[in-house]
Amino acid sequence: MNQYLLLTFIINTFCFSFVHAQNKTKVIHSSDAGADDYVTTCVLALEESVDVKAIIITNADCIPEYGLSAYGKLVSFLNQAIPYGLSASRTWNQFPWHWREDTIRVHEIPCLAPFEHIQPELIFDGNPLFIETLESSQESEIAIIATGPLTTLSDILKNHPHLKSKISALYWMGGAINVPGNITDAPINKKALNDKAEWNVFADAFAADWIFNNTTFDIFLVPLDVTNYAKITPNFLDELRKQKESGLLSAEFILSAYQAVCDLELYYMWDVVTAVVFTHPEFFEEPVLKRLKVRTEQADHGVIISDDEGRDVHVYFRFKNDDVTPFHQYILDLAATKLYPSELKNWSLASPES
Ligand SMILES: [Ca+2]
Repeated sequence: MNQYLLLTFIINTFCFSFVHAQNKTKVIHSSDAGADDYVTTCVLALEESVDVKAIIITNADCIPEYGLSAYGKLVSFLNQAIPYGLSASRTWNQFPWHWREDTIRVHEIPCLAPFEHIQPELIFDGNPLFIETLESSQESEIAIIATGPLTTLSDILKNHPHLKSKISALYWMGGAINVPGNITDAPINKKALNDKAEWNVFADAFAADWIFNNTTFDIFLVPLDVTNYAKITPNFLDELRKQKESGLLSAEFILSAYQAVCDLELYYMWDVVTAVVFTHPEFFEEPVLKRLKVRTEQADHGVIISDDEGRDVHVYFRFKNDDVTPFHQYILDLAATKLYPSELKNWSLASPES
């Protein structure tokens, strides 16, 4: 290749990369570091149309030190320079300790082990990262994918209200509208619980109520009504196993993360559904616009009700034609096209974009 052709190739490659990066939708993943949250981050990072600008962990469905360390390994494994940090915000109701132990098992996943020493220093105060990411963004540029309680987001927007305008929309896994809640699944005295709340709302109904009452960006709610369809089926696990056996590392990670779950019978792909509502809304029936309110009193803490005085929320209730197959296939397709072991020899954490 002569010098002119080489220069043209370099310019074209640069322009393509620049335009491609410009066209990506920018997101912040507000995670709480459960096994499903890690698969969600993996899906968002592997999806070509998405640019994950930051991952902020709320101390909820996790053991925070392990959660943070596992995220360091996962970001290195994905070979993407996504900054991440642990929020200093604290929820109202803690998730059961027994469930939070899933984080340790995700941390110990064998295919993440080679990346232990690549991870950068652990960031124990993630709120400044959240704030800086919003500050440096354009108006309405960032979508928030929230797969845990809204504690961190509400704390940040209470203290920095001008940052609300940087958010295009909130996609939140939370609530149970026309179906029973799931907090009574927990090994907790039932007197402390109600049968209508979902965990991400119950963990901090005050935060959810504040977001509902003090923001105007679109909220797309992904409640149990739709996630109840997204079981981790034996067939889905078998397909991931086949992909793992053919050497696909991303399939191995997703399979390992779900195998790390302490009680798969109670487990759904809650958070991954939320990410896929964002990336592929065509897999779902159109959301229904409802006026909703969050109950915060003790007896009904975390219950979301319809109320004429409530806030407009776009609610996803069903997969299109009640068919979950395209959703599962999409995850398998992402896992099948990325991260072969042969790429490991060139592994180094990508440089952060300037
Ligand atoms: Ca979660």
